[in-house]
Amino acid sequence: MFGALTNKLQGVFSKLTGKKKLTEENIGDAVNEVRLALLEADVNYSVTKTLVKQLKEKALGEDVFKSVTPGQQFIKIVHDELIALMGGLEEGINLDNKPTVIMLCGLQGSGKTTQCAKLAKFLKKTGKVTKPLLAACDLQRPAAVDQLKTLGQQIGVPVFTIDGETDPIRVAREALKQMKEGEHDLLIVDTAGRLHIDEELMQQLEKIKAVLNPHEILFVANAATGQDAVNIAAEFNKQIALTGSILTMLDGNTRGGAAISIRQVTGKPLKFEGIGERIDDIQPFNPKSMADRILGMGDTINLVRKAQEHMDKEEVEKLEKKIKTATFTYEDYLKQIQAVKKMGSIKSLLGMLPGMSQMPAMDFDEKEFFKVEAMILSMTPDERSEKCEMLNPRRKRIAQGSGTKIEDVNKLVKSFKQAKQFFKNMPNMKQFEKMMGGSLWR
Ligand SMILES: Nc1nc2c(ncn2[C@@H]2O[C@H](COP(=O)(O)OP(=O)(O)OP(=O)(O)O)[C@@H](O)[C@H]2O)c(=O)[nH]1
Ligand SMILES: [Mg+2]
Repeated sequence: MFGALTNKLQGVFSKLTGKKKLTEENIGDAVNEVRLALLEADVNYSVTKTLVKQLKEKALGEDVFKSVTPGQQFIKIVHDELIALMGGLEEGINLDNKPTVIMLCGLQGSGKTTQCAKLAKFLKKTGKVTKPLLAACDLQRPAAVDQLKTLGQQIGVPVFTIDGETDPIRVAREALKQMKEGEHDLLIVDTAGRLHIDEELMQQLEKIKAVLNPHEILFVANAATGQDAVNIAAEFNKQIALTGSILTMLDGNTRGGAAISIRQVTGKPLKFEGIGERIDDIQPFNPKSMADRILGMGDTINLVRKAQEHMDKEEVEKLEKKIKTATFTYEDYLKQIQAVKKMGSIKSLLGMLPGMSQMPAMDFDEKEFFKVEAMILSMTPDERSEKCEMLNPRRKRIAQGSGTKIEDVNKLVKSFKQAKQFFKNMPNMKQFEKMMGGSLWR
C-alpha cells in the first residue's frame, strides 16, 4: 500500500541490524533517513519534525534490552511514535444519542457519496443502528442524487430526496423531519464537493450544519492527495468544526502522508478508512493497524476482524479436527474456499499476513483458486466426500463440467492428497492464534 515509504523505512532498519547498540551517531543517521522518507511520503513538515524529535529522545533514552537488537528496538520506537501520532486508540462514531445525525463533507470526488452508503451498511452490520436513512444534499451535480439513490437501493437503505428542489438547506430540514417521522435511528447526509475557498458554498455548508446540528461532521479525504487533503481538512475544521475524518482510496498507491498527518494537523481523529470501490470496502481506522501497514508488518488486526466476521467458530473447530485426522474431504475444501472468498481477494488477504507483502508469492493467481472451486462443484456428492475412487472417466467428466482440462483435475487430485498430509503438520488453531497475537473469537 505504502510501497515507497515502507521500503525506505525497512532500509533504515536493516542498516541498524548489524549494530551492537544504539549510539548517538547511528541514531542520528537513522533518524535523518526516517525524516527524509516521511517528507518524501508527503507527511506534513511540522508533524515530521515532532516525530523526529520524539524518535531521537526515545532512542537515546532507552536502555537496550538484552533480548532485542538495536534494529528491533528502533523499529519499536518508530512504531510506537507513529501510533501515538495517529491518535493511539481507535475512535469510533458517536452513536450515543439516537437518532444520530452524521454529515459528510469534503473536496470534489473524494468519495463522500460512496462513503455515505458504506458507512450506513457498516453501522447496520454492527447492530448499533437498525434503521438508517440517507439524505441527498448534493444538488450541485445533476447526477449526485441518482448516485445516492442507486447506492441506497444496493444496501436496502431509503434515501431522502425532494424532486426538483435546488436548495440543499431545505432538503436537510425535510430529511430531519423524515428521520423523526419514519423513526430512523441514523441519518447520514451527503453534501456537494467544495473547496474551502469557495465562500458561497462554505456558507451553504454552515447553514446545512446549523439545520442538522449533527453529532458527527466528517471530512472525507482522498489519501492519494497527501498534504493537500490534510491542509484543506484543517481549513474545513476552522470553518465548520469537524468531529473527525475518513480517509479514502487507501487501496491505491498512496504515499502515507495523509494517514500520518491528518490527525495532528486537524486535531480531530481519523475514524474510518475506505479501502476499495465495493460498498463493503470500509473499516474503522485503527492507528496500530496503520502503523503495522506503514512498516510492512502486515495487517493482522483487520485480518482477525475479517475472520471473525466470516468464519464460524464451531465450523473452524470441526474442520481442524478433520484436518488433524486426515478425514478432510473435497466438500470441506470447497467450504473453505467459499469462506475465504467472502473475506476478500486472496491477494489482499495474503498481503495482510506479516512479512507477506514483501514476498514474490504476491503474484498468487486467483484464477487457479476459482478453477479448483469449479472442479469441486462439478463432482458428485460421493466424489466430494471421497466415497469413490477418482478414476479417469470421472476425471474427464469433471473437467468437462467445470470447463477445465483433465490435467487440471489430475493436478487437483494429486495436490489434494499432498495437502492432506501437509495440513496434518500445520499449527492448530491455538498455535495459530498465538502467532496472530490474540484470540480469533470474541
Ligand atoms: N478505489 C477506491 N475508490 C473509491 C473509494 N471510495 C470511493 N471510490 C470511488 O471514487 C469515485 C468517487 O466517489 P464519490 O463517492 O462519487 O465521490 P464524491 O466525493 O461524492 O464526489 P463528488 O460528489 O463529485 O464531489 C467513485 O467512482 C467511487 O466508487 C475507495 O476507498 N477506493
Ligand atoms: Mg458525491
